[in-house]
Amino acid sequence: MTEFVENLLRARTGPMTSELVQRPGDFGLGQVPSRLKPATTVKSVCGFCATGCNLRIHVDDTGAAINLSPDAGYPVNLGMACPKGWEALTPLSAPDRARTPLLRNTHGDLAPASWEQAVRTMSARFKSIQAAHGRGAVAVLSTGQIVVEEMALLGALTKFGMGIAHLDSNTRQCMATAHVAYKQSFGYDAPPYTYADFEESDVLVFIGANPCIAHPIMWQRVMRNRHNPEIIVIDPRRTETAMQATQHCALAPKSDNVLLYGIARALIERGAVDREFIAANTTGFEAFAGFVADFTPARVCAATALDEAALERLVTTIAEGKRVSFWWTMGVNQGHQATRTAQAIVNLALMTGNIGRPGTGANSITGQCNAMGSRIYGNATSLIGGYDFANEAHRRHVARILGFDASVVPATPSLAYDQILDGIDDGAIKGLWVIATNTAHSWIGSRRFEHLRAKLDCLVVQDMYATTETARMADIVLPAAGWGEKEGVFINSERRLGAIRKVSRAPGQALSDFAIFKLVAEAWGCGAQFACWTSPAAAFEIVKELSRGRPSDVTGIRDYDHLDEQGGIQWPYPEDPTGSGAPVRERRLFENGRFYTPDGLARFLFDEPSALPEATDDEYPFLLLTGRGSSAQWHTGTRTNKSDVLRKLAPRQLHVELHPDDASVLGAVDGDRLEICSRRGVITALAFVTPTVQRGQVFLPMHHADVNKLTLPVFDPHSRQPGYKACAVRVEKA
Ligand SMILES: Nc1nc2c(c(=O)[nH]1)N[C@H]1C(S)=C(S)[C@@H](COP(=O)(O)OP(=O)(O)OC[C@H]3O[C@@H](n4cnc5c(=O)[nH]c(N)nc54)[C@H](O)[C@@H]3O)O[C@H]1N2
Ligand SMILES: Nc1nc2c(c(=O)[nH]1)N[C@H]1C(S)=C(S)[C@@H](COP(=O)(O)OP(=O)(O)OC[C@H]3O[C@@H](n4cnc5c(=O)[nH]c(N)nc54)[C@H](O)[C@@H]3O)O[C@H]1N2
Ligand code: SF4
Ligand SMILES: [Mo]
Repeated sequence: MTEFVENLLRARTGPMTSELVQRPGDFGLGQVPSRLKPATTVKSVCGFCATGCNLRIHVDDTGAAINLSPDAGYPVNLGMACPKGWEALTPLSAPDRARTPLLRNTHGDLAPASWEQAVRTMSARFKSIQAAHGRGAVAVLSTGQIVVEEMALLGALTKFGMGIAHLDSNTRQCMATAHVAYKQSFGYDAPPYTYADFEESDVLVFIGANPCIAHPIMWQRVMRNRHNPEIIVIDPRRTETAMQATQHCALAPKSDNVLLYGIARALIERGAVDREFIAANTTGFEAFAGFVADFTPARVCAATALDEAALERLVTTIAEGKRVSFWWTMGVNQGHQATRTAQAIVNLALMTGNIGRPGTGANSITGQCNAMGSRIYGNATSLIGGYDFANEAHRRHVARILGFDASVVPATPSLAYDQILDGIDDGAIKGLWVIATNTAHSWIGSRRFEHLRAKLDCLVVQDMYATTETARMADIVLPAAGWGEKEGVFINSERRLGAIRKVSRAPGQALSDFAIFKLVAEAWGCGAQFACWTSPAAAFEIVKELSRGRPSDVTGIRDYDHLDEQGGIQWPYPEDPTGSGAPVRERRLFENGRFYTPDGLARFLFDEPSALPEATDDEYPFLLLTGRGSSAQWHTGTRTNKSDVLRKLAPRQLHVELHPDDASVLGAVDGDRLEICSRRGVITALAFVTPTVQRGQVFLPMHHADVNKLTLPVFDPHSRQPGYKACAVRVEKA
């Protein structure tokens, strides 16, 4: 063990990617002091959002990063980056980086410890919890923000090596709905599009998505569209994106499914459906057509608060579009009927034949840099590799590739995030390992986490910073290297694999998540079973093997350099994908109309809409919406708050957006301190009076830790994704 730790720590001071790719010819810059001269550049995919922009990182002749610029040749960002991308290196040198493992001592303080002490303690505590309360008594909450190789190692280690039954991740908060919706409708979690579709549509419909703020470089791709497109934004708020649109449908929150069913009905009535495509490539349309017959314009307008003329214009635009693309994000995924709402979008694309052609598609936009990777390789909802836990042949196949006995592969998926938290509350789960997510801030109804913390016998938090709301509550903190300090692969929103590279050394004794997982395996006593996972590159070979023959096959990718050479590679990319070996920069799915279901047909899925779980009333008369506040802020701010530049680009204090009419009833003006109170808690925020929110609604950005003290824990029944975007609150002057 000691030797294992020493080897790892030695290895972490080993060469950076930048040193490995340096060539003598790169040093021709004369007398410039070596610290200042860009000796060479290293390509790396950005580590914030799932757009997956490529950044050229300029390194000095010691191999360390100096600065960066966006890659003009990369087919995603075409030379552009948003503020977070430009500032990606800054959070690495923040003073509050976790530099050594920390253990809570007998005085209740977190004190520095050696790696060996930390992982031995963790292992001993988790084992004794399992011995006393069963294997299900330890759970893991992971992330969509580490590389595929780390996700795969963690998934295999925890479930097959350590016998941990329950592993979920923050992807549940983010993409679970899209995952389940696609799986049920298409037979596989397969976003069909490529970013060129933004440029090739003549009609783009954005539903519950604010790309101007959340995916600015995708929005730049929309701006390159030469077809003078109609841009429809369906969002209760007049967002930055809605302001740029040609049509904005400011519908009542969570009335999307009624609207989408109503559009389907109107399209059928006009005969604006692709009967040939429906007959050849789908199943269930007749039942769907019967179901939507009830969604008359009168019903739709009553539920959505849109007027009939706006509905009519929307329907006409979709009916007349030749290449219509539908894009959705969290306004859809986070809702009490999210999966069926996403599928209502899928249904529209299917019935109008807007799929598999340039500029079309039912397209879920992904959130975190590698949420797509976690959907396939996280080993949470789907068996690692995009397989099914319930399928015995799949379990045997995966076990064989990974060198395990099939009996260690569970036949059911793990509990979902909310069920894991319920398990802690019930006393069934006593140990929790949190990796690269900040539960105490981002979880819905977050105040509950403080109370749950008290019920845990052991909380381990693995993060870049020991200062996050969650890390401060831990018994053991494991210091992790971040983006820029390690290698591996991210999968972006359009299924493109791209490599991240090591251009900076992690501070102190911090280790890559990959190395930490190896260390935990060693301490647990199952290290030998992971002997062939020697490095991220070796793990990538295992990942490739897991993908063989699956819809997301990537066996044709040689290595990380291959990804750099080709500008990233979209799955599927089986060995010899074209027969010609020629690079393919942009590919979409379903061009032949075949889906991944057993019969090759896509499914029409639908359900009766239900009322808001917490409607407004006299006591709580406002509906609270939450979401992204600015392009400079990332989630709980642990990284972006460390940059002076990014902090200047965002409000310093929490603001609540409120309609002028409501403000005048309250007697509030801009900057007044307001109290916002829900049945779960009360917080204060400064008034930001703006007509971009509707009367009776308020908006809070999620980046402040207080916001989730208010939100109502409700979940979509199929995806168990939280419905962060609608609960009842009261607003008063503080
Ligand atoms: N700058 C920045 N960019 C980010 C992130 C970040 O933290 N900061 N996070 C990334 C991640 S992980 C994600 S998941 C994405 C999220 O990206 P988005 O989903 O685009 O962002 P949100 O602001 O969460 O939600 C989008 C919109 O949904 C609307 N909405 C609320 N309720 C409803 C409803 O009932 N119906 C409809 N149609 N719309 C509704 C909100 O008003 C909001 O404008 O952003 C990614 N990009
Ligand atoms: N009210 C409200 N709440 C929301 C949402 C909303 O719209 N409204 N959106 C939800 C959504 S879509 C999401 S995705 C979640 C996001 O919620 P979180 O996942 O909790 O947010 P992050 O701030 O991204 O947390 C990531 C953590 O990982 C750490 N980290 C970064 N890189 C690494 C690494 O390489 N290794 C390790 N070990 N640690 C690393 C960071 O320091 C940070 O602490 O929030 C959800 N919460
Ligand atoms: S759009 Fe997303 S991937 Fe591109 S630079 Fe910004 S945060 Fe990074
Ligand atoms: Mo997300």
